[in-house]
Amino acid sequence: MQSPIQQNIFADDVRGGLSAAPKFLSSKYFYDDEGSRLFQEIMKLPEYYLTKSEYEILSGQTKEICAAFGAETGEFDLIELGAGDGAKTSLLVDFFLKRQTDFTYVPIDISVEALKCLTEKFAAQFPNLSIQAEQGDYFLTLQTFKSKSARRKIILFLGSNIGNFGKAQAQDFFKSLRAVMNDDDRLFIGFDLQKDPRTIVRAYDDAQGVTAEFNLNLLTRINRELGADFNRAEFSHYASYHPIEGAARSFLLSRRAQTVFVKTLNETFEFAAWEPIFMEISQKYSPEMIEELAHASGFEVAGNFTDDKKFYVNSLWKPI
Ligand code: AVI
Repeated sequence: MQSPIQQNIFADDVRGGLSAAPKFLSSKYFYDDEGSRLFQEIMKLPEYYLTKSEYEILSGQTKEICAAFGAETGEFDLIELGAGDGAKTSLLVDFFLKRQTDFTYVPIDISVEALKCLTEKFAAQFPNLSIQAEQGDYFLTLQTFKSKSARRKIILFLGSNIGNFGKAQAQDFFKSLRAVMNDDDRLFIGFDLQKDPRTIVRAYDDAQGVTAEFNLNLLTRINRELGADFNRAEFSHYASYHPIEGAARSFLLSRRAQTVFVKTLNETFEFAAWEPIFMEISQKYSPEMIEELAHASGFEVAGNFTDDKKFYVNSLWKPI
């Protein structure tokens, strides 16, 4: 459930997106309860290789990764941005606990519900783990850390979440992170790599239609929360990959000319036949793009960990 302020921002964003040419809706709104459930389903799909690749890296190279963090001596905070269900992070947590490393796990998430689930799960799985969950915006929370905690920070940003930012936005994001980091802190990021476009398109257009449902669910959310009358059957999910940009994009296409009314906005929006609504970007990276992005945001790449198929990389960044 969102606060009235969040509801107003949501309404404004929907108005802005549906009034724009071309139309768009922000993928950050995918994650209501049903959207979060559908994303869990997506991560289990055979076509969605991202989660499996990252799991392979973190489970197969735990020792090397933790050694590269330089965290086996001295206390530190293991900070995770957008913590999710913690399945991959638990591999690192388990490794550190078994070596009696002195650290606190700090998941930061905007969703109270996600943090509650994760904290309960980790408390049961790791009774000796020190957890300090922080609800809110990443940067505001990290800002308070700069003054609050003198410990080293190892910041995790996993799951290819950076892919949902455009290139300029990704650079701004990392620059802001750099500003709250000290020289011996580290940033560990999951990037999906460029590969056969057909593999990528399948990941975003699965045979069971779960990704289509994930996109259409945002129309359901707008109907419920903003009193709109989207007829979901009149929209069709379409996923594409642009190999020059390295960007996968998802759209909802209006199957026919139609008008949609949004009660909260007291506005109607016209759709032409096959007009797209741009829903989500999932940027794929080349190793060169990762190097460039690191330097442009004030970091150098201290290590890269890839899976056997070279589908995915977890990149460790050091401030410069
Ligand atoms: C959360 N994010 C990294 C996912 C991705 O791959 O872009 C969201 C997603 N969209 C469709 N499938 C998964």
